[in-house]
Amino acid sequence: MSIASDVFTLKNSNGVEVTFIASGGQITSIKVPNAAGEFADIVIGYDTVEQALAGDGYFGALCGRYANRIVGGQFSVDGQDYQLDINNGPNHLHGGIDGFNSRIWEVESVASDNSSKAYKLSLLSPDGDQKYPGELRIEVIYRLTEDNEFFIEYIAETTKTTIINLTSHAYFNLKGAGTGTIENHKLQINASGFTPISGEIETVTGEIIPVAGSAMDFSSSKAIGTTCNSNDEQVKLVDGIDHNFVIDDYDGSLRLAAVLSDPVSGRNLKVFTDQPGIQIYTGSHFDSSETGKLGAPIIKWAGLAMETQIFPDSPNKEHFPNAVLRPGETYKHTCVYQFGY
Ligand code: G6D
Repeated sequence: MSIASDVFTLKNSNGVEVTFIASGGQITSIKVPNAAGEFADIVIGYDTVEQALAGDGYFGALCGRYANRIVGGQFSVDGQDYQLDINNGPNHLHGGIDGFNSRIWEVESVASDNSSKAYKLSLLSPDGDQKYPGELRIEVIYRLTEDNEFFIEYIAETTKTTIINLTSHAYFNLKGAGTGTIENHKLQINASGFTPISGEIETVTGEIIPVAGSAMDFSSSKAIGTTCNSNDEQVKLVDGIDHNFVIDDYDGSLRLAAVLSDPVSGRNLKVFTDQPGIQIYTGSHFDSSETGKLGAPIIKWAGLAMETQIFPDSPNKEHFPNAVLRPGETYKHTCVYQFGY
């Protein structure tokens, strides 16, 4: 039986190291080199496990049952209406007040080939848990390869028709956690469209609009600060970026979604996924009130979350990708973070 504070480490022969805890499967550090062989911890968070257990709760965590927002916490499946917890303005966010991000996941080492080291994280979410229907069995594999790829592979099955959208919530700062903001980081996203938000409902309106010509245009690599510091209406609503991008040519296969790079350290990060969307979040709610790694305050825009997912509020938007999972089906989701320089 795992306990919340159990710590697990994946390390490859290049010295790349991913550390996580059983609580929320929270990734507490990722250490990667640059071209000069200098290592940095590139996920923001805390210096100790005790702080991680008492802290924010979403840093590096597995989120569910439905990551991101559901308007009013309401949805229907098979003619049955459900009311979920409201824990974020008028909406349901990341599974509500008792999200998977703070559950104790059962962790075991799993057999892997020579070029890959892996752990399996399991969670049994009973029927009615978080007010969602169906008993949900979830397994997540964390796997680190010799090519400096960190795989997150999710599968889940249900006993009743339900909805599901799992994600991982690490915030990256390629210069190193605690060294400032990600304004100078460059971002490129393979997305020609995004789902705009409304200030009134505090999440997506249901539209999908082109990024071309807007502050959300990351089709070519661009400094994140250019967008965060702009007067764009969508940016002003959330004091940065907190938007779902519609990944081009979605067909359920694994493909490159985004590339983040830091000109100062020379490190880069490629995100691959088989999901239709990626939530890009600049950590705009951090207000320096918490002390993070290196004893530094966790400041606004300290890190960038790149959460592969189905779209926000998909259960209420028929034209968005389907988030329904039925008995006998298997939810599958792969996200790969590849570290380079
Ligand atoms: C998600 O998009 C959301 C943010 O708005 C939220 O603050 C964060 O999770 C905790 O990325």
